[in-house]
Amino acid sequence: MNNRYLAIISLAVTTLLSTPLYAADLDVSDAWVAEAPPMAAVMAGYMTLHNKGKTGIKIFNVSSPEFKSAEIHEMTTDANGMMSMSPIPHLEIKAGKSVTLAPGGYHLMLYGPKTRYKQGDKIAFKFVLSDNTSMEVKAQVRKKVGHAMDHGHMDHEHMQHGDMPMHEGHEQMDHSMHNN
Ligand SMILES: [Cu+2]
Repeated sequence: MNNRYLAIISLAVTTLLSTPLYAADLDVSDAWVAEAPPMAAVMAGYMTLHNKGKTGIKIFNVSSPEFKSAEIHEMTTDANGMMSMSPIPHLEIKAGKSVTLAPGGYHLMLYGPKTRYKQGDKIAFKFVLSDNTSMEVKAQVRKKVGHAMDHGHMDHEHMQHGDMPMHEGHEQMDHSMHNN
């Protein structure tokens, strides 16, 4: 290995070490998971994300040991007032901006809870960010208050990504709202 090659490597290492991790720029607040009825196959998570850095940050992947799988979903309303939701490949938080995940909009769709999580339980999530680092986010299980529109009047026709367990899960969430 010649000296020039070594110099390039040491430069690369220095650059790597001096680059702040995106996780340090991303503030997460008010992270919560809506309590679901017993046997629910799916739950939903919400939070506010603020990017205090100078670079846009994308969240590419969400996972949690408490769930079989997790996706980031977007809920939209069409011209006829029909709501539908679909997974998005990533969620971007632009530099200096905030993005809120809330009932009726962006949310974490959490499939296959390992047990029944109740109000007050803490759930850990791992976000994989666009700089290939990951960060941990802790959310608290809460009861959903009010008659939010989340998962209420959905256009099931548009849920192409849905397999049966998920479909059932959403129907259970609907029922939980009516019982509240
Ligand atoms: Cu969803």
